Amino acid sequence: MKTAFITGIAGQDGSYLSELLLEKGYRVTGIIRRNSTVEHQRDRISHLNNMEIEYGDLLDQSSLENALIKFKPDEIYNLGAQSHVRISSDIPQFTVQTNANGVLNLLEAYKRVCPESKFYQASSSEMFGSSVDEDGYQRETTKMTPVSPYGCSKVFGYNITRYYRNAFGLHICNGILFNHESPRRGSNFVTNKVVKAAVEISLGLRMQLELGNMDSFRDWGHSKDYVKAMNLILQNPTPNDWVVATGETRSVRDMCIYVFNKLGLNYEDYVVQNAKFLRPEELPYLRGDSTKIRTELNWEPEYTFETLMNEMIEFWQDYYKMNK
Ligand code: NAP
Ligand code: G4F
Repeated sequence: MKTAFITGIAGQDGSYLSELLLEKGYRVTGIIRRNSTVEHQRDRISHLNNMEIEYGDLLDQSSLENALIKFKPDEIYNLGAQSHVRISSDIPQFTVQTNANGVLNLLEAYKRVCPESKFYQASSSEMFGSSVDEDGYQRETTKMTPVSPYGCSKVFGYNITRYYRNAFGLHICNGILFNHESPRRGSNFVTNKVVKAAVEISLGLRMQLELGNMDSFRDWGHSKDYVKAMNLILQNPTPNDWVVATGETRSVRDMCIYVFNKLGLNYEDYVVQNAKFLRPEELPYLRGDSTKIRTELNWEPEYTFETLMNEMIEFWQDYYKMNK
């Protein structure tokens, strides 16, 4: 039985990855941060049994070493992060400490305690920032010109993991994941914010939805498909870096049109712009070329944009049926 150790285990991806690894027969371990409202902290993983979880923090080196000594993992998945791009400009120092220094802390603990295990770093398409190749895609070779504290912090995480791989011969991989969503997505990210509000409007529970920039484009997939890629990436005998994306791109406006139409509504009657949701610098366009992982590791997403959105719509409809 293999042991996996997951930081960010109670987040969107951590919860789906835990499910996948338990199904595959792994022993699943991880850390969560101390939180003052314990009642909701484990909501995304409370349905899962047999998980071994300790308190820990990417900012607390000793907690990472203690967890690795205790769990002795074969595979480490570093998913913990301050993952909200707009909020990263409100709390840039915390974002960089967690997403950049936190990676270094975990790498040091890993190198000292269990260097024979494999390490997955949750890198992001936000690292590409304003760079797009001439054919309109971003891929493993695309220049990284990040446009947010979050993007800058992830570039550090990407580079420092590559350094530890090259300098010390450690089995470390980066998954460069484009946006991926699900009903478990935080509802302050745009997909879940739009779907939740549109369902509420369709039920007469609210009248309006305030958004920021509706003309940016994103390549949206489903978190369930993307955690499969994380696991596949660590099974490859040679450590490497991989883009994971659907290859399709849509604007926030297109997404609103789809979701509101599905509910029999016209988004223009309900959506207004509020400047507080705009970003100091926007990343206008993402579209990933995932040819490498599709051809070399046979990864293929099962969800389409439509099945992803439909699942999220059904989730919120069921939620309000049960919480009338
Ligand atoms: P998420 O739902 O925000 O989960 C992030 C998790 O990290 C949360 O459980 C959070 O715990 C934890 N965390 C935050 N600060 C921490 C710290 N100092 N020490 C330990 N844990 C900490 O994000 P996600 O969507 O699952 O994403 C997982 C990872 O993939 C992140 O690294 C994200 O940056 C990266 N990524 C995501 C996407 C995407 O589209 N979802 C795309 C590319 C890359 P709290 O609840 O206590 O804050
Ligand atoms: O849903 P978002 O907040 O996701 P964003 O910024 O693309 O970041 C996500 O994907 C990254 C991968 O590329 C991850 F690394 C990162 O951790 C995170 O998971 O915003 C998507 C787009 C942006 O262009 C934003 O300006 O939606 C636009 N938007 C418009 N109105 C809004 C809103 N975003 C949010 N969160 N809230 C709005 O009201």
